[in-house]
Amino acid sequence: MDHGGCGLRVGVRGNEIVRIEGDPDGYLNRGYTCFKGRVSAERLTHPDRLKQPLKRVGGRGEGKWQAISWEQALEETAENLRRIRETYGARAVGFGVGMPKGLEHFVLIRLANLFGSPNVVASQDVCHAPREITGVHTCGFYPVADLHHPTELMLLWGSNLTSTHEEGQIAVQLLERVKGGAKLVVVDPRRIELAEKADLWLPLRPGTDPALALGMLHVICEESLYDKAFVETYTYGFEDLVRQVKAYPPERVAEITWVPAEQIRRAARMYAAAKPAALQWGNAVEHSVNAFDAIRALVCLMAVCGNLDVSGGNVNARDPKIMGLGPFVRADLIPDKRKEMIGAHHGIIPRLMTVAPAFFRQAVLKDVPYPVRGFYGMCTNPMVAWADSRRTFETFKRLDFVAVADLFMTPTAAMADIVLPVAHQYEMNDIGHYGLGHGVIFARPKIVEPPEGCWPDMKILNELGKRVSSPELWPEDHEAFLEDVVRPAGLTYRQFVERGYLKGPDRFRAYEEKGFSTPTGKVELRLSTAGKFGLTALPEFSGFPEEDDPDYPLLLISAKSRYFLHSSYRWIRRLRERRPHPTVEIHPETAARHGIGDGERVVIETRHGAMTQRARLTDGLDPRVICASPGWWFPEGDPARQYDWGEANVNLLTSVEKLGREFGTPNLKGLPCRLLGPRT
Ligand SMILES: Nc1nc2c(c(=O)[nH]1)N[C@H]1C(S)=C(S)[C@@H](COP(=O)(O)OP(=O)(O)OC[C@H]3O[C@@H](n4cnc5c(=O)[nH]c(N)nc54)[C@H](O)[C@@H]3O)O[C@H]1N2
Ligand SMILES: Nc1nc2c(c(=O)[nH]1)N[C@H]1C(S)=C(S)[C@@H](COP(=O)(O)OP(=O)(O)OC[C@H]3O[C@@H](n4cnc5c(=O)[nH]c(N)nc54)[C@H](O)[C@@H]3O)O[C@H]1N2
Ligand SMILES: [Mo]
Repeated sequence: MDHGGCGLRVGVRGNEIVRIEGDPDGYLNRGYTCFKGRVSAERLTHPDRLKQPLKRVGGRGEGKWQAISWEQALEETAENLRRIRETYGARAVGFGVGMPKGLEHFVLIRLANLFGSPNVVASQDVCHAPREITGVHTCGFYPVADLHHPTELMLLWGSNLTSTHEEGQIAVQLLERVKGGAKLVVVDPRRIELAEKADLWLPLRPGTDPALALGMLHVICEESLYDKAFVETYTYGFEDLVRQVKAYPPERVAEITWVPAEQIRRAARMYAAAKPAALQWGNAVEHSVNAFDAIRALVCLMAVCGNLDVSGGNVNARDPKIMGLGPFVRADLIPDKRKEMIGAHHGIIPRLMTVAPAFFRQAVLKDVPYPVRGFYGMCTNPMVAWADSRRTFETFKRLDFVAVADLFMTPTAAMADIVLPVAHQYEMNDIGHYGLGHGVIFARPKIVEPPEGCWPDMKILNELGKRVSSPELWPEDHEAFLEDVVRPAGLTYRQFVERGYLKGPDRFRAYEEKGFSTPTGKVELRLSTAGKFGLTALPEFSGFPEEDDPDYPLLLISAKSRYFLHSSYRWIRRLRERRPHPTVEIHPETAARHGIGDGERVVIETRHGAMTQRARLTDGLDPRVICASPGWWFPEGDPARQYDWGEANVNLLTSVEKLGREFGTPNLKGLPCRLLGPRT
C-alpha cells in the first residue's frame, strides 16, 4: 500500500478490518510494516469519508455541495470534458495524478490517451522521473539500489529510508545489509536515524549535491580508484569526465558543500574500495533545478566504480512477463503525444511523458503554449503538493471545469465542481508496483467491500472512458485490466493472488553480452545526445539552486513524516495524535538567537511567501538550516477557506519562477528563508 509494497496480514471480522500486521513472507518487508500501515484501516471507517458524489452549488471553493447520483456525476463530468474538447481541442483537458498507488495510475493515462489529450499532469518532475529518465539517458536503465543481495557498502544519499521506505526500498532490507557487514555512508543535511548508525555522515549544505558528487569523482579519478577494466570497455567519454572533475578538488567542494575536504576524500575512498556498493538515493537529489546534474554525477559515480548492473550494486531490475506499459495505456492511439504535450513547448528532456505542474499552470493561467480549461484529478492534492500553492489556487479558480476523485475532502477537492468518492485499496482488487521499474508486481486483492457509494478509481475511469471515447475500447468490467496485466505470465488474476507477487529474473552484468542501451552502447559519462537534445554533456555544479540572500540568511528544507503520506491522513486520529501540529526543526543556537522556545509557533518566510509551524529544537542539523514539515492542511479547518491550506503549508514558500530545464523541476529544498517569531 502507499509507497511501501509491504506484504500485510489482515484480520477481518464480517466486513471490518480488525487487525493489520506485516507478513513475514512479504518479499520486500519480511514482516515489517510502519505504524501508518498498521492503523490504515481507520481510513475506511472514518466518519468524514466521502460516500456519495457531490456537485458544487455555491461559488467554487465555498464549500457548498449537493449529493448527486453516480449516473449524474459521470454524465456531467463527461459532458464538460466533451464540451471543452469541442471548443479548445482534447489537449485542453489535463488529467492529474499524484503518487502512483496501483493500476489506476495507468488506467488514467489510458483515459487521457483515448480521450485524445497528451497532458497527464503529475508531480513526476519532483518524484522519480528525474532519477529514472536521467538513468535511462546515461546508462540505458533506471539504476535501483539492490537491497536484496549482499553488498559491502550502502551510500544513502538524500533518502530518509526509515521514515519513507520509498517505492518499496524498505529500510529493514538496508539494515539487514548493514547487519551483514556492509558499511553505511549517509549524505543528508540532517542527522537522520540511519546517520546515527552510519560509519560516515556527510551533512552537506542543501542543494549542493552535484558538487559533492563531483568532488568524490575528483578524488576517485585523481587517486586512480576507479574500475579500470569496466571504464575501459564499457564507458564513453571517460577522459572528458576526468577533465571535468578536475575543477572540483575537495578543498573547493568543501567551501561549496560545508563538508570538510577530508570527509569528502574518505567517502570517495570508501565507496570506491567497496566491491560492490549500492547507492540508495532519495527525493533530495531531484528537488532542485539542478536535479539533472546531481543525478548524472551520481550515475557516473556508480559507473566508474563498476557498480552498475551488478548484484549488490545498482541494478537494472527486469520485469516479469507481464503486459508492457505502452500497450496497457494504448500509447499507439496518440502517436504525436511527445510533440503535442504542454511540456514540449518548454523543451523538456525526451522520455518525460508527464507534464510538470509548473507548465500546466502556465497553460491554464496564460494560455501558454495553448489554452487548457479542464482538469480531472485523482490520488492527488495539488493545492498542497505542488510548488507555489497560491498559483495553484489561481489555476483552480480559472479552470472551466474540475473533477476530483478522493477518499476525503481536501483543499483540492474543495476547488472541484464534481467530487467523486473512491474505494480504498483494501476495498478492491488491484496490482501494486506496476510500471515502477523495480521488476516486481504485487497482488492486492480485495479484503472488504467498499461503502455502497464508493467506487474504485479504475471503475470510475472505465465508466467515464466509455462516455468520452469509443466505448468499445473499454472493457465491460474494469477488472479486465487486472487480467490483461498478468495474462502474458500465463496467469489469471486469481492465480496471481495465490502467488502474491511476480518478480523478473535476477540477471546481472547483461552488458557483457549486449552492452548498454544507449546510442553508443556504453555508459555515457559524456552524453552523446547532448547536442541533439540541448542537454549539458557532462555533469557540473552550476551554482546554488537559489542565490544567497542576506535578507533570508537561513536555508529551508523539508522532510516527509513517517506518520503521514504527503498531505494525506491528518484526519486519522492515531496518526494525528503522534504529530498533532506541523513542526519545523531548528538548531537550538538559531532558536536562541531568535528568542524561540521549543513548541512555539514561528513564521517561516521566503521571498515567495510565509507560513507558520511550531519550533522543534534539535541539534541534528546545521544552525544555518531549518527543516519544515511538508503537506500540511487542516481537515478540521474552515471549508470556506479550503481547510486552511494557507496556514502551514510548505508550498506557500516555494516558487516556480526558476525551473530546471530538463524536467521543469522547481526548487523544493535549499531555499533562502528567515524566521520571524515566536508568534502567539
Ligand atoms: N511516511 C511517508 N513515506 C513516504 C512518503 C510520505 O509522504 N510519507 N512519500 C513517498 C514518496 S512519493 C516519495 S517520492 C518518497 C520520498 O522519500 P525520501 O527521498 O526519503 O524523501 P524526503 O523526506 O523528501 O527527503 C529525504 C531526505 O532528504 C534530506 N535532504 C533535504 N535536503 C537535502 C539536500 O539538499 N541534499 C541531500 N542530499 N539531502 C537532503 C532530508 O533531510 C531527508 O532526510 O517517500 C515515499 N514514502
Ligand atoms: N515542498 C514539497 N513539495 C512536495 C514534496 C516535498 O518533499 N516538498 N514532495 C513531492 C512528492 S515526492 C510527491 S510524490 C508529491 C505528492 O503529491 P500528491 O500525490 O498530489 O499528494 P498527496 O498528498 O499524497 O495526495 C494524494 C491524495 O490522494 C488521496 N487518495 C488516497 N488514496 C486514494 C485512492 O485510492 N484514490 C483516489 N482517487 N485518491 C486517493 C488522498 O486522500 C490524498 O488527498 O508531492 C510533491 N511535493
Ligand atoms: Mo514522491
